[in-house]
Amino acid sequence: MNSDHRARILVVDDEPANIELLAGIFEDEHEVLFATNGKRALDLAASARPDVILLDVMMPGTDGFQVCEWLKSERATANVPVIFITGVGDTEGEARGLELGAVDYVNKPINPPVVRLRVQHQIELKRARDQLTRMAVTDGLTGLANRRQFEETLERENARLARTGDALSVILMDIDYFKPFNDTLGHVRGDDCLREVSRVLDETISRPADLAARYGGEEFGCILPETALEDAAAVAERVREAIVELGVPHPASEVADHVTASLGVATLHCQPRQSALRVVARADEQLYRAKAEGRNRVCAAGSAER
Ligand code: GH3
Ligand code: MG
Repeated sequence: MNSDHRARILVVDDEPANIELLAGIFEDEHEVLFATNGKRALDLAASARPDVILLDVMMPGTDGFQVCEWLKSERATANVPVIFITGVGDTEGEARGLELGAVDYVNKPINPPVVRLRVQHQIELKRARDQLTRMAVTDGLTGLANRRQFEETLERENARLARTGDALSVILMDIDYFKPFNDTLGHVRGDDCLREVSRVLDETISRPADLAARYGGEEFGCILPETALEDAAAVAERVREAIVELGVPHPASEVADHVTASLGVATLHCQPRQSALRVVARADEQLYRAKAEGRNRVCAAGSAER
């Protein structure tokens, strides 16, 4: 959803008169995009991510039903609400559209106040849905991805990279002596520390496909697709250094006078029909080793596959 209250509406209709009419209804309040054929509609829907699509059933070439089927079959566009524009009395068309996943329909000739309200209703529902979806995958304290998003992303990236047999790496990180930090400075300072560490982690994990998540209380996880073990270990070392540079005072740490973290790294050669979660277990072993060897360090699995 765009910022403020402007939504982005994609109008798909082969008749310029209809496009003009619909633009007139919405353009003061919302951003309106147009497509006059199915192909263009699919391209725009995938690239511009509209909040709602108004789709004419009757178009030469690819009709609205076919366009709707395509939209619903693509991950990027499957959740965009589609409202069909049907001929008046076309009850069969209405039923078919709803079966294909459309959320509503409006009849021609277009009645501006009715179309406006029906579209507004869908925009509000989409906003509420988007907000719930965001909340379900975000950690409330730090704003990072939560464990659910971490695990879903891991399985999805494994499936995607299995096609090329590529590797992905996972970093697990745990703050050192965090219990004594809380015990001496209090939970409010503890929470502030988690937020600062999260920000540093998020800034250091910088490739678009990378994901930084809060995995548990003071444990964080990163997914680095198409990244070999040595490269992931170098990223983990940068994260470790950045946390040292943060310089958050830690009077109760046994390894430094500021907050530090230990990190474990492991790599998965992606394959179909394997659970990607085992790479997390291997990264966890390395994290355990980093703790045992003195903390404030990175340990990486000796060989990529065991
Ligand atoms: P180690 O160096 O071995 O990791 O020691 P540690 O003290 O960090 O490890 P331990 O697992 O014993 O302690 C984790 C602490 O993290 C305990 C818990 O109070 C704290 N913690 C977990 N979640 C939160 C949170 O959301 N906020 C705050 N302030 N503290 C949290
Ligand atoms: Mg800890």
